[in-house]
Amino acid sequence: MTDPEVTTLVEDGVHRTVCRMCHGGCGALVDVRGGRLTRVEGDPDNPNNRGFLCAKGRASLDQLYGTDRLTRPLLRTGPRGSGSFRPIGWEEALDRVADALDRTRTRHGPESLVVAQGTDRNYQEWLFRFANSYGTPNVLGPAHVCFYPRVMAGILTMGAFTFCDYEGSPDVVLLWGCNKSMTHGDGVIGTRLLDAVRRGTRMIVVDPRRTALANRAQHHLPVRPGGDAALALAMIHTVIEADAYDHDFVRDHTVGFEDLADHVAAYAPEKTEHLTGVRAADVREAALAYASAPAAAIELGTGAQQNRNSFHVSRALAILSAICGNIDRRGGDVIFEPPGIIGRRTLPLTEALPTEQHPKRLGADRHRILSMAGWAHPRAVWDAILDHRPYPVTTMLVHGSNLLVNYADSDRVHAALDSLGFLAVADLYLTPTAAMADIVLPVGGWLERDQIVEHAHYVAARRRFAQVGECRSDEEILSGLATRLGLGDTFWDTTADSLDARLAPIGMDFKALTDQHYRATPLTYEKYRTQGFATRSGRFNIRCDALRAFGYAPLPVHRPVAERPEDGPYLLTSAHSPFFFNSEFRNLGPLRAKEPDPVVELHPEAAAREGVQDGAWVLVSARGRTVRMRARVTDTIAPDVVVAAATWWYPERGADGGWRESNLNRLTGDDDENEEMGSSNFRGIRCAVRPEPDA
Ligand SMILES: Nc1nc2c(c(=O)[nH]1)N[C@H]1C(S)=C(S)[C@@H](COP(=O)(O)OP(=O)(O)OC[C@H]3O[C@@H](n4cnc5c(=O)[nH]c(N)nc54)[C@H](O)[C@@H]3O)O[C@H]1N2
Ligand SMILES: Nc1nc2c(c(=O)[nH]1)N[C@H]1C(S)=C(S)[C@@H](COP(=O)(O)OP(=O)(O)OC[C@H]3O[C@@H](n4cnc5c(=O)[nH]c(N)nc54)[C@H](O)[C@@H]3O)O[C@H]1N2
Ligand code: SF4
Ligand SMILES: [Mo]
Repeated sequence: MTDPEVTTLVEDGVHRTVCRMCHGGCGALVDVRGGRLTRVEGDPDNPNNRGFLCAKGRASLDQLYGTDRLTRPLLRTGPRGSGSFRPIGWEEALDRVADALDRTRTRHGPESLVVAQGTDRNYQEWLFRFANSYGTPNVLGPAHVCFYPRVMAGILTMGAFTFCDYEGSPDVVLLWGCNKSMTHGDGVIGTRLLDAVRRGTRMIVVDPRRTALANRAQHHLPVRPGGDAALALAMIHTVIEADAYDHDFVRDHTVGFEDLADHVAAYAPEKTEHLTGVRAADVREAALAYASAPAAAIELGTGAQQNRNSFHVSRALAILSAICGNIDRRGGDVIFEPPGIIGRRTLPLTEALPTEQHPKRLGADRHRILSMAGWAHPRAVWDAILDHRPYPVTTMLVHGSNLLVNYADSDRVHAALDSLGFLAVADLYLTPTAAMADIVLPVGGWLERDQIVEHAHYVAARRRFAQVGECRSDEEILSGLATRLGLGDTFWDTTADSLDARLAPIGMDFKALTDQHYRATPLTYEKYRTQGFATRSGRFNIRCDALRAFGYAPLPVHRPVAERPEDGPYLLTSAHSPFFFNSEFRNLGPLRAKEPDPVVELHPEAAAREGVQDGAWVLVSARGRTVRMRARVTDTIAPDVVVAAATWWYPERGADGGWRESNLNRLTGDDDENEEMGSSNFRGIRCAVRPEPDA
């Protein structure tokens, strides 16, 4: 692609918008000069990031003007995955996809279509709307290893989801498996944490790595990968034993405290040291520092979500917060009230899915809480494609997910994609997953679409500045398919209509939101005092009887990871890179230059034992599979822990993107997932590391 394929759609000047290189949502200023976008900067007036823009945000124009963007729909002409395609027009592309979807519906039933999406770019609800209208209960996403164990733990425990109230100046923030200053997830930018720290907030960090945040923390608990549930329960044990809990809150607003007190007797810090890897005295000190803070918040990240106890850790930490009186407290974990637009709650049109389709959701039999949230489980999807169990899945429509490197057991994912009857992928790039498709649909990035950004308790406007080739937005593609499938009634004629309609309930249109740019719903505190909690009991469910009814444990437990000692002596885990976004951006020069190769960190003792030099290529193996990475020797982790780059591929290597070579998920499996959410276990996997022969 050459530069002339990018058309600027706005006048010269500085324009306000919201970045979406990741799902953080920083306010950004876009400078347009001489008819070209020349600079993207942080918006100092946006309360979310106050002028900050990370390395990824600063690479936005490399994405817009990059020469490897998809610019036209493609039709596969050679064997699947070979990379042979020819360009076709949009009419033909959408007709072909709609045809395939229509045939699937008639021949096998609508559930034989799986609609997949990746890291949300504010179109997730559109995808659900499409799936529900079409009639398939099967929407696949990374929810089970990302955000949803927390979301669903919150909903079952207190009928809501909480966010850290940084502006309320917490005395303590407990950062649990969350490297916020690097990852800035979900509308809460790490700079807000760092501002609070500057104002005096103290940090407790639970992370196997001594990260930059851990270095600045009052307490760092270097948990053994996967030991989180035991550690959280040990902290609850300590707080109850020391009588450091909030008696009034517990008495007036909770259910099951006595059961909890009995239950955690088994989790004393001394008894769980072998599971947590943290000295009992350190656990006690940190727990009491948290409990004695007048207001404390918990920031829970994927460090503790990608393990078989994800749901239990999430419940345990909600309970820790509650018994210390921090739920909905100023400077604590605040229940936000979503803006009243047609958005997260109503846009998916859940009621459109016929009742008889719900029980057909793949994975619903095993992972009932995940299914309750509307998500199919990936292993069940691969089973349905490969073994036609419990019914055949023949067709997939993928919007913005690189399934082949981001899901557990990539080789099985590959086998599944390879045997589909029809696969369509919408993406900006020809990823290894897109290269498997029958039809590839080119989509525009964040600078190429008008969108409503909905985060926590605010809405903002994202603006369309440019058109790249023939790219379309996901919303336009889904509307185009819906019309062809006779579902047009549930969609809008144009994107502009949809934006206005969605804002109408708050008395605005898109123009007004654009002018105002950012609109927040003010936070209110301790709403439970007048309203109770939105649970059946009206109280905070320490003991959750609904879970018992599902056949799950009503109090949080720790289940040890099923280790495979034969795979090697080290405990493998991963962390997201500051310069990439999951599998994205290895193709963007300035970011790749910061981290040219996939890195695996190991301790100097491990390096000496294996004969590995810092910077050398090594082989990491587990489950009979091997990937290669470059060693970084560091004493910021324990001698038996290794931390590897996740979801790596090589965009410069042609159609298959070299996805087999350095992709950590070839070493992960999905046989050790938890029951409730089906979270794959990416933590504490046994592995071996050795120098690459002849390297
Ligand atoms: N071992 C291990 N595995 C992991 C993780 C880990 O830490 N360790 N992390 C997990 C987590 S938390 C997650 S969320 C998943 C992420 O897994 P995915 O959801 O697959 O995420 P991405 O790699 O971000 O892939 C997103 C794709 O969407 C494309 N894209 C970007 N913007 C748009 C858009 O607006 N529209 C469309 N249609 N496409 C777009 C990008 O080019 C990219 O190819 O991976 C999980 N996998
Ligand atoms: N720059 C950048 N930003 C991102 C992403 C990215 O890839 N790059 N990905 C986005 C996505 S999809 C998500 S979900 C968020 C994730 O953002 P975070 O929640 O911050 O997740 P991670 O970086 O995966 O892991 C956080 C920390 O967990 C630690 N950890 C590893 N294993 C364990 C363990 O067993 N227990 C505990 N307690 N900690 C452990 C890691 O060392 C790491 O420091 O970030 C988002 N933002
Ligand atoms: S943190 Fe995310 S939203 Fe903010 S500047 Fe970086 S990429 Fe953009
Ligand atoms: Mo994620």
